[in-house]
This record gives sequence, structure tokens and C-alpha cells, in this order.
Amino acid sequence: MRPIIGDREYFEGISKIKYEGKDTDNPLAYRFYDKNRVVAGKTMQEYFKFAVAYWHTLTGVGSDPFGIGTKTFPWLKEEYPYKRATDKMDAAFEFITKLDLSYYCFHDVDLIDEGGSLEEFSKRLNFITDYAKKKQDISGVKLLWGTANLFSHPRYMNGASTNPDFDVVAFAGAQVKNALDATIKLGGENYVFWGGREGYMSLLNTNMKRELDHLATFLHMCKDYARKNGFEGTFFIEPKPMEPTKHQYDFDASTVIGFLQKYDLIDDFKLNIEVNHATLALHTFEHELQVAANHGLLGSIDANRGDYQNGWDTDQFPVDLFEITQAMLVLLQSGGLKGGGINFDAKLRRNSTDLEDLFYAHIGGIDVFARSLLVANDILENSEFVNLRKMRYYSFDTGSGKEFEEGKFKLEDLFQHALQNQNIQPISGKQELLENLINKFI
Ligand code: XUL
Ligand code: CO
Repeated sequence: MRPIIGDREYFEGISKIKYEGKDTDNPLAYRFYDKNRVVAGKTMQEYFKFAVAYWHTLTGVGSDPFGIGTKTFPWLKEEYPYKRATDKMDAAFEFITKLDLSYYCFHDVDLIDEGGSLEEFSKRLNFITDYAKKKQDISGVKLLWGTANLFSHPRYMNGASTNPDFDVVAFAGAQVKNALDATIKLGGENYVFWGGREGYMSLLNTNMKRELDHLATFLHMCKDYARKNGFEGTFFIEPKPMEPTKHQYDFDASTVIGFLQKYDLIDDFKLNIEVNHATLALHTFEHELQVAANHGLLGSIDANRGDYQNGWDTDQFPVDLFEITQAMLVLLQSGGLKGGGINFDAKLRRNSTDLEDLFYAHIGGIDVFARSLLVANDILENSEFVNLRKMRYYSFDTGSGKEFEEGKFKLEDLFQHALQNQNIQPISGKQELLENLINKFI
């Protein structure tokens, strides 16, 4: 089959991935992701907005601190950077359309190498986004979010907007300006700020208060510029507790929400929650989702998983139904993602070297989300789950408990209530019953 767009087929022998149902033996088919199936009032496609991450999928050749890359992607062979970038984009759009998905995400430098100067980088970005616009128009693929890579270049070794050197802060601003222009030009629905090296390696050389003030000033500028230039989407902050710095300022959802509130950014920013970042912060994925949802700030998800044996940020593709079902329970009960989607910020293992492995990885991840959504919806509609949790708080539904919730009680009133109600009976948390319930519905 010839690709729908582009003039060379990179993934030969693989045609469009279709939904074939759970009993299919075809490893290149969806078993659960049926994009037009309606769950909780929306099609799966609308619900998830699955996106391919340009950096891992198109440029992640498998290098690690102990060795160089292991994958020879045919779209990275050209020496001339402009041609290499269009080859890569052809491969990207072929891959996304063959997966039958509608979205992608990028950092500026994933699209094209930056070259030797800011002038050259701006020119290159303009060139490749012209090309991307054409590819989007032909294929119908859309940009879920754009971002700027403010962490790979050596200039950012001490951070970007929190760098102690103002020249670096300004360069970071220039890069974000270009990345925002690119996102706006391509109709990007959102824009992400992941902290990169915004954090510190040692407090001994760090004025933390000043750096946090700079971060906020910078984010205000970015927001004002984007709004002035017609960007109506949402800005997301992506929390992560550590790596590459020893301490990242955007540590976890709670920390980020406190920061957004303090610096008056809460109306324009929401959160992009990543599974492996949650676990690095010693939280569960569903915990971070719930914290964001509590504030109405659950914007988007970076899907992956860590290695629960060693805790590193291994960015593996999701496979765990029990984990993702718990996440989908939070998502369904909080009304879904606000503006964002599910971006596979996940990479193949270093020794998964066949091009078709990229398909297996994404198909598996997509199916685990689709299946978990079905299970979670089933649990909410056909089990005692909601009621069991509600019943735990029964004592607040009427009488004194209700008055307490309504703020009508003083501490002296609690004392009086306690005097009359000293015979406290244990109420079981029913955790095992609830865990069994999830397994039953899986
Ligand atoms: C790094 C990470 C980033 C962001 C985008 O851990 O998750 O790829 O998602 O900058
Ligand atoms: Co991420």
C-alpha cells in the first residue's frame, strides 16, 4: 500500500490498523480501541485524543548513558538537515495515519535540528512548519500540543527561565516565542511547559526564591504573547520531581498548583500528568490525576509507565490494566480531560529494533487505555463502587456532620457533639472488596 501522503513508504507491508475485536489473532489490529464506539457520551476517539510523541517515536534511536543508539531509522539517514526533517515528517505522518490516529506532539528541535544560530533556527522552524501545515491539511492529523526543548543544548545546563544568567533566560524566551508561533501556525490545541532543567543540583549555589520568581515572570510573558497572537488553547505544566535536575521545581501536581495560585497563573494553565513522573514522585498515577481533578485542572496525560522494580523514568509503554483502570475511574468521575489528550511519551526498549515494534508498542498502549475505559465505565454503571464510597461519608449527609460541612460549627460545637457521641463504632474501609471489584470487572 502506498502511504496516504509523502512520496516514500517507510513502514512497508503495514497497512492501516483496524479494530478487529478482542478475539483477533492479528497483532497489528486493535482489540479494544474502536474509535467510533461511544462510552460515557463520547466516542473513544474524542475521549482520548491519542497522540504520537515525535521525540521518542521518530527520533529515539535507543541511546542510553552506556551506549549509542541501536536503531537505524531510514528517515534519519539524509545529511542535509532540511531533507532529513522532511523525511522524518513523512515517516511521522505515515505512522500516525497508519495507526488511524489524529494527533501528534513535538518539541521544536524534534522537527528540525536547530543549526548554528538563532536566525538559522528560526528559518528552519519556519520551513518545517510550512511543510507540517501541508501534511496536516492533506491527512487531517492535528497538533495536540507543541513545546520548546529548553534542556538539551549545553546553554541550558543551569536551567532555562531559572538560569542565573539573563542571556540564557532571553534565549529561552526567543525559543519559546518561536515554538508558540509554530504551535499557533499549526492550529495546536495546547502548549506544554515541562520543566526540563528548571530546578537545581545544589541549594548551595541556588537562590531558589529568585529563580521561582523568574519562572513565573517568564510564564506570564509567554502567556501574554500567545494570547496577543490569537492562541486560545490551554497551557499545561507537566510536573516531574527529579531528573535531569536533582530537584525539579514542578515537583508534583500539588506543588505546581500552589505555584500557579501564588503567581496568578491559575486561569490559563492546567496540568499534563505523566504516569512515570507520578511514580518518581512516590505517588500513584491516579493520585496525581485526582489532585489535578480536585482543582478542575486535569488537562492532559503523558502515557507511559515506569519500572516498578527500580523506580527509574524508563518511559515504557503502558500495559497494566489494574493501574489504568484506576486512572480511568478518576477521569470518568471528573468529566474527562480539559483540552488535552493522551500523548504516548513512551519509548521502545533499546533492543526492540524492528520498525514494526513501534506499531506493537502504540497498539498495546492504546488498547490498554480503551479496555480500561470500558472496564471503568462498567464499574461505575453496574456496581456498588460509587455507593460504597459515598456510604463512607454518610455521617456528613445529615445532622451535625452536614452543619459542619456547611461551616456552621465552631470548635466548641465539636466538643458538645463529642460529649454526646463517645461510643464510636468502627466503619470498615472495604479496600479488599473494592480491589476485588476492579478485578471482577476486568
Ligand atoms: C520528560 C518529558 C518531556 C515532556 C515534554 O520527562 O516528559 O518529554 O513531556 O517536554
Ligand atoms: Co512527558
